[in-house]
Amino acid sequence: MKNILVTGAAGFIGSNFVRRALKLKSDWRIVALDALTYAGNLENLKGLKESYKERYAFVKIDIRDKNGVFNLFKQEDFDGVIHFAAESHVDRSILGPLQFVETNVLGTVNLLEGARKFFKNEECRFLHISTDEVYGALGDKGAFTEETKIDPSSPYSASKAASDLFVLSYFKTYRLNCVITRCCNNYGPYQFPEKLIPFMIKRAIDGEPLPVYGDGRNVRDWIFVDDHNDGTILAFEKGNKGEIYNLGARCEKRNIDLVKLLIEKLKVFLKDRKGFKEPEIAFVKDRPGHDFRYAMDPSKAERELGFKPKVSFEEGIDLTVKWYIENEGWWRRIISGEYLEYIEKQYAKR
Ligand code: NAD
Ligand code: TDX
Repeated sequence: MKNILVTGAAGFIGSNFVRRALKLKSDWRIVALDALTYAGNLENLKGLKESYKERYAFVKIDIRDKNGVFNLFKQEDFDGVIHFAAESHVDRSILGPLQFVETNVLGTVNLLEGARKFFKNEECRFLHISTDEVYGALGDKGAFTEETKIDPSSPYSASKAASDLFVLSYFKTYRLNCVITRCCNNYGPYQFPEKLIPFMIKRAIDGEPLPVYGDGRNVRDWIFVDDHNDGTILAFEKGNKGEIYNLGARCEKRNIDLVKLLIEKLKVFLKDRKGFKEPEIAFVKDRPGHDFRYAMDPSKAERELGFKPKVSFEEGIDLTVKWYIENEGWWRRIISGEYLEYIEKQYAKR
């Protein structure tokens, strides 16, 4: 049995990862770590203890707490770390960057130190989950490769780029067995309703206008969360030490087209719901430093890891919209005081 630490396990991608990995990798035991910030939710991991018993454990630890991290490494004797934990929302990083430095940079270095000091041999692997945003913005043409120079625009992406550089430095300096994946925009169940897709679904269901930043022509490259997580498992198992792998599904969409598609889907799925009205789009003040376009070239992962996304955009979006309609209780429970304060700060004066 391999003992794997998964950080950020109660968040969107992390919780989908833990569920999928426990199902697919019967020789893995997973220690799911999370600090349970506003974005972490134990409901996302419900039922796993009952289903997987000693193959699954949850620990509430903040990765900014070096002693907490070190004690866990001392107790657990990990064979590997898969590091998802981060402050992940660009707009929040613009409102307050420091938390992003503390979790994304310092927190990552605390984990690297834990791995450097307590991994038992050089086979033990540290997989760092990064993002296309570290490359900055593209114009109309081209795609990011692993050779593209990093050029982050937001405090979020700068903190992720800094954490990537620390990971690479641990490979170069200490020969720590590190791999980095950089993925494009994820969507799917359990995504916090501040990110574009679940936020627009929530607003549409609640009869609120849909705030599109700028003219809506910015482009994002989308992947269904399970496809990202399959790429994560491949990179963990087959990636070469010290290497970076771009993950993506070659699925670019302009924001405005995506929002219009969501409206069309909701009109179909909610046609019998009393009081549902066609949502209105509101063009609002642009995000400062808003990257124009992201597009990932995943050729290296396809070639070297056998990475191949399986879920089409059409299929994934239908599944996601239906999930948010069927799991209204899940996102309604999240809409707490903190959420409302954030929405007020972010959108009230736009
Ligand atoms: P998320 O915000 O949904 O989840 C992040 C999780 O990390 C939460 O459960 C939160 O409680 C936890 N966390 C935050 N600070 C912590 C701390 N100090 N200590 C311990 N846990 C802490 O984010 P997500 O969308 O699931 O993203 C996961 C990872 O994937 C991040 O590293 C992000 O940069 C990366 N990523 C995300 C996307 C995307 O589209 N969402 C795309 C590419 C890469
Ligand atoms: O209300 C909105 N209106 C709007 O037009 C929101 C929340 C977003 N947008 C636009 C901004 C972006 O162009 O939609 C696009 C997607 O926005 P987000 O969901 O905030 O994602 P993004 O900024 O692209 O970053 C995401 O992808 C890369 C994740 O949040 C990051 O964690 C990941 O690294």
